[in-house]
Amino acid sequence: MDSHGAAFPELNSWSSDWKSIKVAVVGLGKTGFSVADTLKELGSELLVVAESGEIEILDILEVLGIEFLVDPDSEKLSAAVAGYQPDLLIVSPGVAPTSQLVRQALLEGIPIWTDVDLAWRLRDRFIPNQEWICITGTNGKTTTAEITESMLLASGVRAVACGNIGKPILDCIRDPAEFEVLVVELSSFQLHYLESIEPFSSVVLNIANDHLDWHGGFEPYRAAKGRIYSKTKVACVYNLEDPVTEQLVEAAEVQDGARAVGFGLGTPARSNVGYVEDLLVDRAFLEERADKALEIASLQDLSSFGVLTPHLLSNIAAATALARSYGVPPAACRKALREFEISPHRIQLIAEVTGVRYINDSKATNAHAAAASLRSFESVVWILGGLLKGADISDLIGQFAPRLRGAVVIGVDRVAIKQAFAELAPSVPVIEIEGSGEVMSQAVSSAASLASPGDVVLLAPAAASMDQFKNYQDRGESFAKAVHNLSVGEK
Ligand code: UMA
Repeated sequence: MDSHGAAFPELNSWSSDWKSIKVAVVGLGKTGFSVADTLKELGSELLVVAESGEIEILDILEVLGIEFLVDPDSEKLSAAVAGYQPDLLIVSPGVAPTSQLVRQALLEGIPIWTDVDLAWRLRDRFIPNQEWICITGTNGKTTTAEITESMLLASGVRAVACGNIGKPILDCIRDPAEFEVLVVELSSFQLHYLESIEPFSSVVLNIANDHLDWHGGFEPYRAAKGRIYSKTKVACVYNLEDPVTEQLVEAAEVQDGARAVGFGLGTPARSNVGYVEDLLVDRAFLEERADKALEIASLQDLSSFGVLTPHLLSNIAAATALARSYGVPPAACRKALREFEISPHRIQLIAEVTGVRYINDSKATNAHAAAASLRSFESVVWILGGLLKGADISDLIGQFAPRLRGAVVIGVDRVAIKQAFAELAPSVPVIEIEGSGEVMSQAVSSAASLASPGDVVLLAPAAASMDQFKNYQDRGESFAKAVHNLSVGEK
């Protein structure tokens, strides 16, 4: 959206004259509601349109006196917005660039933002110099944002993780807790529409195929992710094991004095954060970095994280780099790491039944996340499948075939997956679970029948869950329940 680079430069503060603009808001989920509610408070003229919306939200809009149109027919929504003639369109991140509303606004030269640019301009609501630490990547965003938030909190900074993590940024801007730092998780959808923010520090954790149907290919997806580094002030943090992230830093226009800081699993060179044997160390944010390293924590300090996969260690190093860039002392980083509680559904050990470990990584909604999981275990019965969202997971199947004892395929996109197994991993036994009934309990008992003591049964679907479950949490909970039933059966 570069063509709209300088839309409304005068609207750059909570105290600006927001009454002067007429805004159409698209979407009535978490984002759309937070945008409408904020702009109403600021006195802008508003029309909210959405293909769907929960009745409770519509009731609140009525009470607030906000005009809205909810209709599954996108033609009607476009016509309503065209008739309204807004100065600005604020879309929810789920609204694809190919949608009629977005195409129409582009044709008419109407600027398009998401909540991110609006929140950036309003960030002085309570704190004049609120800073944003911004995090994106294909996988590990939420974990990294949560760890960074904990480290900041441990050092006494009023910080909160928000954004794609599930908490709208605008809610945190307006929170009377007066946050000094927002740790903002940004999705590729939000970054695609991004106009202009100035992160304190930023990171692309890793980059692999995801959401290709929304973006229309890998190149636009990669370009969207790279926008996070633009105008970064202090540190552009990148993954030493993922060269694309470094290329994105090199290509970015950052602010004078911003440094590139790498993170990884190996011994860190100067300016990087990494691991020396069983120690997490910082060689970036200390005066004597030429010949010294600062010890942050030992692997023992990380025991609360459970299964320490390479992916998780990588996220921890990234969070450390971000927190250290803000000046969080090593002792506070260590305290946060020792006390951290990992969220469920991310490589979570559910139970060990007759020598087989059952691991829930329902959060692995794409091939890249599933690869990180598979790489962590030697001998695996893999439960996979769901909604593939346009992604091709055959490479994944080919790559990990040698460590698979078997596979159990669920979800709507089973045909493509079965075909890939037949072509690339013909010796791996595959069980297909037909669509209906208790999908997950069938999947778990089938996986149990393929596993031997010492194996891991791994739910790492490499696909979204919405075809058979409410969301990935629901899918993970169904897995845990099925495993518990299995273990009860064994006793
Ligand atoms: N809508 C339309 N037209 C469209 C698409 C959507 O009218 O073409 C309407 C829907 O009818 C509904 C609303 O838009 O009224 C839904 O908007 P949304 O899909 O953007 O969802 P929100 O509830 O606003 O949640 C969004 C993020 N969702 C997406 O990016 C799809 C949430 O990330 C995020 O937590 C939330 O904002 C707060 O910032 C979720 C997600 O799945 C977790 N993210 C993807 C991911 O992590 O992979 C990107």
